[in-house]
Amino acid sequence: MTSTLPEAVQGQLASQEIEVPSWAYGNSGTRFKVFSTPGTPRTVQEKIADAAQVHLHTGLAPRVALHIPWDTVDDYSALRTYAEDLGVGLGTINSNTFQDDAYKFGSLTHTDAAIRQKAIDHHLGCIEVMDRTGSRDLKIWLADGTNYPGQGDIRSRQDRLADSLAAIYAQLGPDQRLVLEYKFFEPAFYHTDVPDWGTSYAQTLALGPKASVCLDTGHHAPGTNIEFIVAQLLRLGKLGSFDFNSRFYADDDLIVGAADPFQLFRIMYEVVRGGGLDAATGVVFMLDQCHNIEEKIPGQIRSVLNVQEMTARALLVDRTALLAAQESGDVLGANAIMMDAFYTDVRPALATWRESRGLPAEPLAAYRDSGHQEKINAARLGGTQSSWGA
Ligand code: AOS
Ligand code: ZN
Ligand code: ZN
Repeated sequence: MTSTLPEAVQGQLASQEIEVPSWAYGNSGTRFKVFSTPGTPRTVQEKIADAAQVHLHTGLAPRVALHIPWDTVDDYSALRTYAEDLGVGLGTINSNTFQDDAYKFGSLTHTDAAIRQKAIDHHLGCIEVMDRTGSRDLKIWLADGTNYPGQGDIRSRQDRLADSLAAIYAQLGPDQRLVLEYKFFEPAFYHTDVPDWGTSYAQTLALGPKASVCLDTGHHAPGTNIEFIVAQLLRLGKLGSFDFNSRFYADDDLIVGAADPFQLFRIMYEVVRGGGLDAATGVVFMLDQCHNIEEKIPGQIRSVLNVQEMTARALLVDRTALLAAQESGDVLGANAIMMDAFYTDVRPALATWRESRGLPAEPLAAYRDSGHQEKINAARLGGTQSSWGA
């Protein structure tokens, strides 16, 4: 346990920002059942208001990522003002080319030029939204892929993907970026058109400096060394953003750090090691989670705190001693330095530090004591609760 955090660690933690996804506040579930939760938002404004609660109690979540069309409104400038009045900004815009019948056999990779154009136009619409919300990043996750060998020509699909992405990239403003997310399976089960970091890297490298890779921690085969990918992408200057979540089996979208806190620590260590905490590196730390059975606002508070705790532990690694141990071939010594930091309970020190910054020592308890949940449970009785997908 450590009772105070070194000054340098405090400095790095003070500038940490985690972006929360609007869809985390809606109801979500599995293909078997979507449970509804009291107080679930009915509008995008209510989702943003919930996200503002997370920031209010943690000081960690100053932006909300939106999803188009789930968060479609008539006036995005007004939505931006609404969010800013609540103390948060609008972050990454997530596109959606996975819910229309037209995209059954692909979107940006489709063999039919008209369907490709429809998907490109959707992204150009997202860029127009970004112009109004002040968002920097357009995040593209594609469901494109095939279920059976021979169903599609894997290679020409890559060529069409490159052409479609180039048409989107050409419309980005000077300060806007594109991040391309990869996922090794689902909903396609045989091949996916952007299955891995290498494909995302190759495609975004061809596009140019405003394009980079989005790493969703749940999108790898079991056993994949994710921190290696983090190190490599940072080394190549192509780690644009994270979608943080955790998983036991597949793309479970559970609370980040819940399934494997040690993995989150190892990832955050490579982030620290690679300069990924510096704003200039441009890495966005976003959550991509669904709260199927737990309350959503506390679920998000727990998530951002988990990231903060593992960041603090990663910052405690004695990198000078580690380097010396590595260079002298001290295998056990080097490993012990990592493990010492990982096993350090930073929670009391973080609580004290939060208080010193005018934040609640225990954000989850503070949220519970605030009575906010009871208030929204009572107020949000009419209308339709939003859900993942609406
Ligand atoms: C899908 O599996 C991905 O993780 C995407 O990031 C997706 O866009 C997000 O979950 C919401 O649409
Ligand atoms: Zn994701
Ligand atoms: Zn996912």
